[in-house]
Amino acid sequence: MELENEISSSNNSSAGSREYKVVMLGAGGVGKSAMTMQFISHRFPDYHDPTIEDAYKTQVRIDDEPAYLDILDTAGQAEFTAMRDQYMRGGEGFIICYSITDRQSFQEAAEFKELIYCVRHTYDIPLVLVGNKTDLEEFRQVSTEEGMNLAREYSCSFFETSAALRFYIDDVFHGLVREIRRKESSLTVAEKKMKRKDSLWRKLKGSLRKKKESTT
Ligand SMILES: Nc1nc2c(ncn2[C@@H]2O[C@H](COP(=O)(O)OP(=O)(O)OP(=O)(O)O)[C@@H](O)[C@H]2O)c(=O)[nH]1
Ligand SMILES: [Mg+2]
Repeated sequence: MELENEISSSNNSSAGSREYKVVMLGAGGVGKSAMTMQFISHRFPDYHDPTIEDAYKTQVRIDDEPAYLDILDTAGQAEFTAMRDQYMRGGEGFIICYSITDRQSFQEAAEFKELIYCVRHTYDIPLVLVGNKTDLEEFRQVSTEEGMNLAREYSCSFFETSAALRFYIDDVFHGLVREIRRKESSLTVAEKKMKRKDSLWRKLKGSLRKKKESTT
Protein backbone atom coordinates (compact mmCIF):
# COMPACT_ATOMS: atom_id res chain seq x y z
CA MET A 1 0.00 0.00 0.00
CA GLU A 2 1.38 3.36 -0.96
CA LEU A 3 0.49 6.63 0.74
CA GLU A 4 0.35 9.75 -1.39
CA ASN A 5 -0.54 13.36 -0.69
CA GLU A 6 -1.95 14.25 -4.06
CA ILE A 7 -3.77 12.61 -6.91
CA SER A 8 -1.59 12.61 -10.00
CA SER A 9 -2.78 14.18 -13.22
CA SER A 10 -1.97 11.26 -15.54
CA ASN A 11 -4.45 8.50 -16.36
CA ASN A 12 -1.77 5.89 -17.00
CA SER A 13 0.10 4.11 -14.23
CA SER A 14 3.73 3.20 -14.65
CA ALA A 15 2.61 -0.42 -15.23
CA GLY A 16 0.67 0.82 -18.26
CA SER A 17 -2.82 -0.08 -17.03
CA ARG A 18 -5.53 2.53 -16.85
CA GLU A 19 -5.57 4.64 -13.71
CA TYR A 20 -8.90 5.54 -12.11
CA LYS A 21 -9.10 8.49 -9.74
CA VAL A 22 -11.69 7.67 -7.11
CA VAL A 23 -12.82 10.05 -4.36
CA MET A 24 -14.54 8.96 -1.13
CA LEU A 25 -17.15 11.47 0.03
CA GLY A 26 -19.47 11.52 3.02
CA ALA A 27 -20.03 12.86 6.50
CA GLY A 28 -17.61 12.26 9.35
CA GLY A 29 -17.64 8.79 10.89
CA VAL A 30 -19.72 7.00 8.22
CA GLY A 31 -16.88 4.58 7.45
CA LYS A 32 -15.05 5.99 4.39
CA SER A 33 -11.64 5.07 5.78
CA ALA A 34 -12.84 1.69 7.05
CA MET A 35 -14.27 0.83 3.59
CA THR A 36 -11.06 1.92 1.86
CA MET A 37 -8.88 -0.10 4.23
CA GLN A 38 -11.04 -3.19 3.91
CA PHE A 39 -10.91 -2.90 0.12
CA ILE A 40 -7.17 -2.42 -0.04
CA SER A 41 -5.77 -4.45 2.83
CA HIS A 42 -8.64 -6.49 4.31
CA ARG A 43 -8.28 -4.68 7.62
CA PHE A 44 -10.99 -3.06 9.74
CA PRO A 45 -9.94 -0.20 12.01
CA ASP A 46 -12.43 -0.32 14.90
CA TYR A 47 -11.49 3.19 16.11
CA HIS A 48 -12.42 6.57 14.58
CA ASP A 49 -9.34 8.53 13.62
CA PRO A 50 -10.81 11.52 11.69
CA THR A 51 -9.16 11.77 8.29
CA ILE A 52 -7.66 15.00 7.00
CA GLU A 53 -6.77 13.51 3.61
CA ASP A 54 -5.20 10.18 2.66
CA ALA A 55 -4.49 8.67 -0.72
CA TYR A 56 -4.04 5.00 -1.52
CA LYS A 57 -3.06 3.16 -4.65
CA THR A 58 -3.89 -0.38 -5.56
CA GLN A 59 -4.02 -2.54 -8.65
CA VAL A 60 -6.87 -4.99 -9.21
CA ARG A 61 -8.53 -6.86 -12.09
CA ILE A 62 -12.08 -5.90 -12.90
CA ASP A 63 -13.93 -7.84 -15.62
CA ASP A 64 -10.61 -9.32 -16.73
CA GLU A 65 -9.02 -5.94 -17.26
CA PRO A 66 -6.37 -4.50 -14.97
CA ALA A 67 -7.32 -1.32 -13.12
CA TYR A 68 -5.00 0.87 -11.15
CA LEU A 69 -7.05 2.66 -8.49
CA ASP A 70 -5.94 5.94 -7.00
CA ILE A 71 -8.29 6.41 -4.04
CA LEU A 72 -8.57 9.72 -2.24
CA ASP A 73 -10.05 9.25 1.24
CA THR A 74 -11.35 12.67 2.22
CA ALA A 75 -12.37 14.32 5.46
CA GLY A 76 -15.99 14.15 6.51
CA GLN A 77 -15.59 16.40 9.49
CA ALA A 78 -16.40 20.02 8.66
CA GLU A 79 -13.19 21.46 10.09
CA PHE A 80 -11.14 19.50 7.53
CA THR A 81 -13.23 20.01 4.37
CA ALA A 82 -11.44 23.09 2.97
CA MET A 83 -9.89 21.07 0.10
CA ARG A 84 -13.26 19.84 -1.16
CA ASP A 85 -13.37 21.87 -4.40
CA GLN A 86 -9.90 20.77 -5.34
CA TYR A 87 -10.54 17.04 -5.06
CA MET A 88 -13.95 17.36 -6.69
CA ARG A 89 -12.17 18.89 -9.67
CA GLY A 90 -9.66 16.03 -9.89
CA GLY A 91 -11.88 12.98 -9.31
CA GLU A 92 -13.12 10.80 -12.18
CA GLY A 93 -15.61 8.97 -10.03
CA PHE A 94 -17.09 9.48 -6.57
CA ILE A 95 -18.26 7.11 -3.84
CA ILE A 96 -20.84 8.96 -1.77
CA CYS A 97 -21.20 7.33 1.64
CA TYR A 98 -23.61 7.63 4.53
CA SER A 99 -24.26 5.45 7.54
CA ILE A 100 -27.61 3.64 7.75
CA THR A 101 -27.49 4.41 11.49
CA ASP A 102 -27.19 8.18 10.99
CA ARG A 103 -29.97 10.13 9.28
CA GLN A 104 -27.96 13.34 9.27
CA SER A 105 -25.25 11.61 7.19
CA PHE A 106 -27.94 10.57 4.67
CA GLN A 107 -29.10 14.18 4.39
CA GLU A 108 -25.50 15.23 3.74
CA ALA A 109 -25.17 12.51 1.07
CA ALA A 110 -28.16 14.04 -0.69
CA GLU A 111 -26.25 17.30 -1.11
CA PHE A 112 -23.10 15.97 -2.75
CA LYS A 113 -24.39 15.80 -6.30
CA GLU A 114 -25.09 19.55 -6.26
CA LEU A 115 -21.71 20.25 -4.70
CA ILE A 116 -20.03 18.25 -7.49
CA TYR A 117 -22.16 20.08 -10.08
CA CYS A 118 -21.05 23.47 -8.70
CA VAL A 119 -17.44 22.52 -9.34
CA ARG A 120 -17.76 20.45 -12.55
CA HIS A 121 -20.79 22.07 -14.21
CA THR A 122 -22.14 18.70 -15.30
CA TYR A 123 -24.28 15.96 -13.76
CA ASP A 124 -22.63 13.38 -16.00
CA ILE A 125 -20.09 12.16 -13.43
CA PRO A 126 -19.72 8.49 -12.42
CA LEU A 127 -21.10 7.96 -8.91
CA VAL A 128 -21.91 5.14 -6.53
CA LEU A 129 -24.10 5.65 -3.45
CA VAL A 130 -23.30 3.60 -0.34
CA GLY A 131 -25.22 3.04 2.91
CA ASN A 132 -22.63 1.59 5.30
CA LYS A 133 -22.82 -0.19 8.71
CA THR A 134 -25.49 -2.78 7.86
CA ASP A 135 -24.13 -4.95 10.67
CA LEU A 136 -25.76 -2.42 13.03
CA GLU A 137 -29.26 -3.21 11.78
CA GLU A 138 -30.85 -2.62 15.20
CA PHE A 139 -29.74 1.04 15.05
CA ARG A 140 -30.93 1.64 11.49
CA GLN A 141 -32.34 5.13 10.83
CA VAL A 142 -32.35 5.11 7.00
CA SER A 143 -34.36 2.45 5.15
CA THR A 144 -33.02 0.58 2.13
CA GLU A 145 -35.83 2.08 0.08
CA GLU A 146 -34.76 5.64 0.91
CA GLY A 147 -31.24 4.79 -0.26
CA MET A 148 -32.58 3.27 -3.46
CA ASN A 149 -34.72 6.35 -4.12
CA LEU A 150 -31.77 8.69 -3.72
CA ALA A 151 -29.68 6.49 -6.05
CA ARG A 152 -32.50 6.67 -8.62
CA GLU A 153 -32.47 10.45 -8.33
CA TYR A 154 -28.68 10.39 -8.76
CA SER A 155 -28.94 7.83 -11.64
CA CYS A 156 -26.25 5.74 -10.00
CA SER A 157 -25.81 2.30 -8.46
CA PHE A 158 -26.48 1.72 -4.80
CA PHE A 159 -25.01 -0.70 -2.27
CA GLU A 160 -25.61 -1.28 1.40
CA THR A 161 -22.33 -2.37 2.94
CA SER A 162 -20.67 -3.37 6.15
CA ALA A 163 -17.04 -2.35 6.32
CA ALA A 164 -16.85 -4.25 9.62
CA LEU A 165 -17.85 -7.54 7.96
CA ARG A 166 -16.42 -6.68 4.51
CA PHE A 167 -19.90 -7.05 2.93
CA TYR A 168 -20.23 -5.66 -0.62
CA ILE A 169 -17.00 -3.64 -0.34
CA ASP A 170 -15.44 -4.92 -3.58
CA ASP A 171 -18.78 -4.40 -5.35
CA VAL A 172 -18.67 -0.68 -4.52
CA PHE A 173 -15.20 -0.02 -5.96
CA HIS A 174 -15.65 -2.37 -8.92
CA GLY A 175 -19.07 -0.82 -9.60
CA LEU A 176 -17.56 2.64 -9.82
CA VAL A 177 -14.79 1.52 -12.20
CA ARG A 178 -17.46 -0.13 -14.40
CA GLU A 179 -19.38 3.14 -14.34
CA ILE A 180 -16.29 5.11 -15.44
CA ARG A 181 -15.60 2.57 -18.19
CA ARG A 182 -19.21 2.74 -19.37
CA LYS A 183 -19.04 6.51 -19.57
CA GLU A 184 -15.77 6.32 -21.47
CA SER A 185 -17.04 3.82 -24.02
CA SER A 186 -20.25 5.82 -24.60
CA LEU A 187 -18.06 8.86 -25.21
CA THR A 188 -16.04 6.86 -27.70
CA VAL A 189 -19.21 5.85 -29.56
CA ALA A 190 -20.35 9.51 -29.59
CA GLU A 191 -16.92 10.59 -30.82
CA LYS A 192 -16.99 7.99 -33.61
CA LYS A 193 -20.43 9.25 -34.66
CA MET A 194 -19.12 12.83 -34.72
CA LYS A 195 -16.15 11.78 -36.86
CA ARG A 196 -18.47 9.93 -39.28
CA LYS A 197 -20.70 13.01 -39.56
CA ASP A 198 -17.64 15.17 -40.08
CA SER A 199 -16.28 13.02 -42.93
CA LEU A 200 -19.75 12.81 -44.57
CA TRP A 201 -19.94 16.59 -44.40
CA ARG A 202 -16.50 16.94 -45.96
CA LYS A 203 -17.44 14.48 -48.77
CA LEU A 204 -20.63 16.43 -49.42
CA LYS A 205 -18.74 19.71 -49.57
CA GLY A 206 -16.15 18.10 -51.88
CA SER A 207 -18.76 16.86 -54.36
CA LEU A 208 -20.57 20.25 -54.31
CA ARG A 209 -17.29 21.98 -55.10
CA LYS A 210 -16.65 19.58 -58.03
CA LYS A 211 -20.16 20.22 -59.40
CA LYS A 212 -19.61 23.97 -59.14
CA GLU A 213 -16.26 23.69 -60.95
CA SER A 214 -17.76 21.58 -63.76
CA THR A 215 -20.62 24.11 -64.34
CA THR A 216 -18.28 27.15 -64.52
N1 LIG B 1 -20.14 -1.46 13.19
C1 LIG B 1 -19.53 -0.84 12.20
N2 LIG B 1 -18.70 0.18 12.45
C2 LIG B 1 -18.10 0.78 11.41
C3 LIG B 1 -18.30 0.38 10.05
N3 LIG B 1 -17.56 1.17 9.27
C4 LIG B 1 -16.90 2.02 10.07
N4 LIG B 1 -17.21 1.78 11.37
C5 LIG B 1 -16.72 2.48 12.55
O1 LIG B 1 -17.13 3.84 12.49
C6 LIG B 1 -16.11 4.71 12.96
C7 LIG B 1 -15.74 5.72 11.88
O2 LIG B 1 -15.17 5.05 10.79
P1 LIG B 1 -14.18 5.77 9.78
O3 LIG B 1 -13.89 4.82 8.70
O4 LIG B 1 -13.04 6.36 10.51
O5 LIG B 1 -15.14 6.94 9.28
P2 LIG B 1 -14.81 8.09 8.21
O6 LIG B 1 -16.00 8.23 7.34
O7 LIG B 1 -13.52 7.80 7.56
O8 LIG B 1 -14.70 9.40 9.15
P3 LIG B 1 -13.90 10.78 8.82
O9 LIG B 1 -12.50 10.42 8.44
O10 LIG B 1 -13.94 11.56 10.13
O11 LIG B 1 -14.64 11.50 7.76
C8 LIG B 1 -14.96 3.81 13.39
O12 LIG B 1 -15.03 3.57 14.77
C9 LIG B 1 -15.20 2.52 12.61
O13 LIG B 1 -14.68 1.40 13.28
C10 LIG B 1 -19.20 -0.70 9.81
O14 LIG B 1 -19.46 -1.13 8.70
N5 LIG B 1 -19.81 -1.26 10.92
MG1 LIG C 1 -11.78 8.79 7.50
